[in-house]
Amino acid sequence: MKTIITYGTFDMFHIGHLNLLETLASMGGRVIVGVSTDEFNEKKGKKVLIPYEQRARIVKNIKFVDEVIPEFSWEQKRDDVVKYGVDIFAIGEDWKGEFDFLSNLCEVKYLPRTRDISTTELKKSLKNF
Ligand code: C2G
Repeated sequence: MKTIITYGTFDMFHIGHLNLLETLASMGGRVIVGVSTDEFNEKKGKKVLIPYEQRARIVKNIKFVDEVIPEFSWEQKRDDVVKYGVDIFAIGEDWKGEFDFLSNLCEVKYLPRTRDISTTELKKSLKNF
């Protein structure tokens, strides 16, 4: 059984997130998701609306997901890939090239993003709602 891992904030969970997780599950293996902690999002310079506990619980309850771990640093990916015996690291193509350093440990895939949806856009449209 293959092990696939990805990481993300998954704030205001939307169809773009679901499509990505479904694609990972379609690769036919165990799907592990590293959900960014609130503290790590501060390091990423990313403001989040929904706190980590809620974001992690939502992702954990998505049928395509087998396990959720906290993402607390940029550096943890190499250790995670070894610790969980990861075969594939996959993430949206907005990160293309950023994680190629993992390619000596596992396959690295950059996946197409879902068009016309993002947490940033959702926040904007909520302002005018
Ligand atoms: N995504 C997507 N299509 C969208 C929006 C997001 O495929 N319309 C994907 C992103 O490419 C990412 C995942 O959904 O693979 C989670 O997106 P974010 O929560 O925005 O993740 P991000 O903040 O980019 O964190 O170490 C990696 C980072 O933690 C990634």
